[in-house]
Amino acid sequence: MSKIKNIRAREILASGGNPTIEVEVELESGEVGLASVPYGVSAGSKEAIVLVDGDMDRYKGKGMLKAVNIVETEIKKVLVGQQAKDQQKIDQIMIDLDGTENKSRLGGNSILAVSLAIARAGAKEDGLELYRYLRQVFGIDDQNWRLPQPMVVMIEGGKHADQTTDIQEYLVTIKKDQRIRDSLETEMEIYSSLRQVLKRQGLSINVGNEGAFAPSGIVSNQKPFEYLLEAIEKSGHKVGDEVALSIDAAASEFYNHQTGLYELKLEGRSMRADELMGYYLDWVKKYPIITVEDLLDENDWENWVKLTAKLGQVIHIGDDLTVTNRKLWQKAIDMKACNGILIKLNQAGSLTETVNCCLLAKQKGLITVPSHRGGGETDDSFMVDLAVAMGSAYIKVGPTRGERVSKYNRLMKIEEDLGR
Ligand code: 2PG
Ligand code: MG
Repeated sequence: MSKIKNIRAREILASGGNPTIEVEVELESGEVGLASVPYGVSAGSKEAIVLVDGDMDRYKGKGMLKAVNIVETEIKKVLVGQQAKDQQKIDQIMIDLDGTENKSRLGGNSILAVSLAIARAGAKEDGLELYRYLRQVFGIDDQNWRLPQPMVVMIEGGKHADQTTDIQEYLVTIKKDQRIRDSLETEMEIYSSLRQVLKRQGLSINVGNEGAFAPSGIVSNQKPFEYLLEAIEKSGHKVGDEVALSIDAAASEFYNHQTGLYELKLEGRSMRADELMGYYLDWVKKYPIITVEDLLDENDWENWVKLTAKLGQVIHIGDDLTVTNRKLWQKAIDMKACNGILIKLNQAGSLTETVNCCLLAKQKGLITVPSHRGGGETDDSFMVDLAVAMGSAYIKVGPTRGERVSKYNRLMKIEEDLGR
């Protein structure tokens, strides 16, 4: 494996209309790895920092020229000459160079973009598909390839859309272990059927940040479950063995720190945590929900523990709670605050730290769910190769828009490569 010869960075556009960063790493062999990184809209407060310019004359302060410059000067200086295959060492060099807990000096965006581009260059040089290369580089000796089933956002609200539900996402999740292209066919049939269901209700069929329907005029946070069940039935599919429902409440977004209450604007109600837990448990009893995410505020650890115990078989996934951070994930496991983790590369800010989080889950027999980001996605599908390498149970991605379908298309390509 050859050494890193050059690193270039540039500002590109992300899906929400603001910039993000793309990096190209060139090895001495001439192989080039390219990667870009996303960012979130309903981001957890403990995520790695996304370093933006703050220059209000460009993109209202959200430019990424500072990050571009950091990659091409400080980071390049310490990495040129390193062996591309030493991914863990390279990531550690960047973490040390940054020197902060949350990558606020160099930016998680700068570090991650370099980290991913190096892995891509290494995979190319080895002539391996990225998912295979990741297993090799991280010493994962597993010959089985379990493909993650699609967990598709069907209706979105919260911060991802305007004047709709307080709950951020209502999803359809494939339970069955079946071919990915069959799962996607089912999901898309349900999505089409949902369009008709919403239309008949007189609701708009506009889509939100993640390419899911974001209808305004919905009267309660419970209604989407009914629309989804109807859409599933009308599409000729059945809840039960094949499909089930999931939600991501992204509850930190409607938690009021001053009053300590959860504010459900759509319904004009404010609730204490115990009331909100009852509200959710009612849904879990009524509807075929198999996973739930971020049902409570990211700092409300005590109630997470209580709620996860009450949820029984329903898996409670941490996102803002755990932010793809191994320490927080270990804490959540020890406290039994949640029993599954959403994985977002840019929350951690480097490939190695993300993989370490996934490996901890694997060790404990808990599920990982690599996920797209809400507002600032790109067509980079690294998260899919990561999910395959890690043996993740699901991937969470929206159903339409180029930056979302690129993930599903990559997954189908991997399935084909595996001869399935
Ligand atoms: C989430 C994500 C993706 P964002 O909360 O799970 O759906 O949203 O990227 O805006 O944090
Ligand atoms: Mg979430």
